[in-house]
Amino acid sequence: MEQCEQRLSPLQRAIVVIPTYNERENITALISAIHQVMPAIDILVVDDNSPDGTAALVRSRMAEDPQLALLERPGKMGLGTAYCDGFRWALERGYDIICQMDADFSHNPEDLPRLIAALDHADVVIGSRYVSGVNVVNWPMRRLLLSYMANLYTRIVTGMPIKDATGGFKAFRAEILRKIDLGAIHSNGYAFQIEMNFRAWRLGARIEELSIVFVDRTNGVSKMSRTIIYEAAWIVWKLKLLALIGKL
Ligand SMILES: Nc1nc2c(ncn2[C@@H]2O[C@H](COP(=O)(O)OP(=O)(O)OP(=O)(O)O)[C@@H](O)[C@H]2O)c(=O)[nH]1
Ligand SMILES: [Mg+2]
Repeated sequence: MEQCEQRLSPLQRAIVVIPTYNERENITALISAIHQVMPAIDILVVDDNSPDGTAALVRSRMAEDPQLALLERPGKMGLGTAYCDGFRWALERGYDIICQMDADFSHNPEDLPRLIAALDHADVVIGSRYVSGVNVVNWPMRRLLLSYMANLYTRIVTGMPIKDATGGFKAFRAEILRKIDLGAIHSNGYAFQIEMNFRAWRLGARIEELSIVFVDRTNGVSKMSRTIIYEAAWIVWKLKLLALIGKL
């Protein structure tokens, strides 16, 4: 941890973007945990007018936390555009390192320093569940199989050499995000993660996977749906086609 704080030179500014929809049970604890692990990193929460009042919680915390910011959107518009809006917000403010993670503690804040340190020699670092065996805790077998098969399918169809293309715990160098046409991205959920990886890969980004342990959420409600699965199944063909006709 200390080592990474040293690597984050005073000239480098880092931020972690966290999309939220009904995460009041998790968000303040997560913000505290991130500050504890990496005091130098800023945090942007992108909330879609969560009915449970997540944004109000964040807003009240902002009064005493200058490293915390909130981007509020009028309604549930999906994970993909939440991330793209958050990335744009961070790029406009000149951050050098932009990370993304879920609000539900599936991603361990203690892994953040490792992901950021790996940006020394990579443009995109993926916290990967499948780089050394299977590192998933508390998922029902059905969901684990779905995720594992989705990744195998993505790898075969797209040819991308990534073992966990659907994972949502990542760190980007700002330069690669600037090169990606964020306005052209309309996917959500797993599809969004696949699309970002594919676009970065096509741009020649150095992508590294680091092993992480993913733990299923214990608080709050899952937003997993059939739509997310169908969208991911379709996006790999769309991306492959766009690449074939030279549009990507
Ligand atoms: N702003 C915003 N955030 C969202 C939206 N959908 C999901 N999120 C957030 O995105 C992150 C990932 O969503 P999750 O619901 O945890 O998805 P998952 O990990 O695949 O599934 P579960 O953990 O089982 O719910 C969480 O922090 C959610 O609160 C959305 O439409 N808008
Ligand atoms: Mg989750």
